[in-house]
Amino acid sequence: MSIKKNLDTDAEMTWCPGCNNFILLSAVKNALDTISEEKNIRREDFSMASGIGCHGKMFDYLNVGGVYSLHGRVLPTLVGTKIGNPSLEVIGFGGDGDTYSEGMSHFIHASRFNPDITMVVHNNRVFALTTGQATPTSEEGFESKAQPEGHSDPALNPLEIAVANGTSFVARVNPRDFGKTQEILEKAMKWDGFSYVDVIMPCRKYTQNIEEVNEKFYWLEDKDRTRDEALEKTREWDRGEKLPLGIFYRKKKRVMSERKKSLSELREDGKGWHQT
Ligand SMILES: Cc1ncc(C[n+]2csc(CCOP(=O)(O)OP(=O)(O)O)c2C)c(N)n1
Ligand SMILES: [Mg+2]
Repeated sequence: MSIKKNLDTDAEMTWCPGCNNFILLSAVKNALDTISEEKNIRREDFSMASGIGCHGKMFDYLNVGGVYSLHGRVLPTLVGTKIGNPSLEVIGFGGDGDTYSEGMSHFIHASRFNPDITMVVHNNRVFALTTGQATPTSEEGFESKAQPEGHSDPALNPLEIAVANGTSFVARVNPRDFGKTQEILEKAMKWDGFSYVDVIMPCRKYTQNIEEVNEKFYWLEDKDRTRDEALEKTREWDRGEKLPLGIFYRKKKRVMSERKKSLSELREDGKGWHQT
C-alpha cells in the first residue's frame, strides 16, 4: 500500500518560491514510496536526520521519524541511528555549509565506515538560512554581506573528495529533472553501503549560476567507472566544461554492520554499553 499521502505534514512552507527544495521534497517522497512498496516496509521503518538550515526544514515537511540534528552533525546522527537499529532505512539531509564545512570530518569518515545509509546534500553554495555567507562550495569571487569584496578562496569539489576517498556510491542530481532525480534517489537508497547524493540547488536569493546549471549540463552514462575515470568526471565542471549529473562512481565495499555489532547484538552478548 502506498505510504505517500502519509509522508505529508501540515507545517507551514517557508522555502522561497521557486526553490529546488520543493522539487527535491517531492522526489524524496516518491522515492520513499517506491522503496516501501518494493521492500514491503512501513513509513515507520524509515528514519531521517537533517542539519540546521533551509535544507533542515525537510524534517518539518517529511513525516518520517528521526532527529532534527545539530548543524554539521547529520552524518554521525545517521551512523548512530543505524548502529542502534540496523533494520531502519536511514536517510539524511544536509546543507553544503552543514556537510562540507562544519561536518566535513564526518563526511570523510562516513566513507571509511561505509554504513548502509543515504546522505543527500542540498548544495546551494551558500549558508542560506543565515542570509548568504560563503560556504566551501561558493564560487571564488562570490560577493555577500560578509564578503563584500568577493570570497577570496577557491571552491572545494566535494564529489572529487568523495570519489578520492572511496565513497561507495557518489551521485549528483538537479531536481529540475524530476524523473532522473527520483530514479537516482531510489538507487542510492537501495544501495548497500554509504550512498551520497549532491543536489544542485542554486539559491534564488543569494547565488549564482541558475541559468548556467539549468542549461549547461549533461547526464552521465549509467555505467561502472574506475576511481580514476570517476575522478576525471568530477573535475569537468571545475575546468569550465558542462556540469555532469548522474552516478559518478559506485563500488561495493564491506558495510559497517558486517564489521561492527549493533547495540542489540552487544546486549545479547552481555557486552558493551548496556552492562550495568
Ligand atoms: C554549531 C552551529 N554553528 C552555526 C550555526 C548557525 N547556522 C544556522 S543555519 C546556518 C546556515 C546553514 O547553511 P547550509 O548548511 O548550507 O544550509 P542552507 O541554509 O543553505 O540550506 C548556520 C551557519 C548553528 N545553528 N549551529
Ligand atoms: Mg547551503
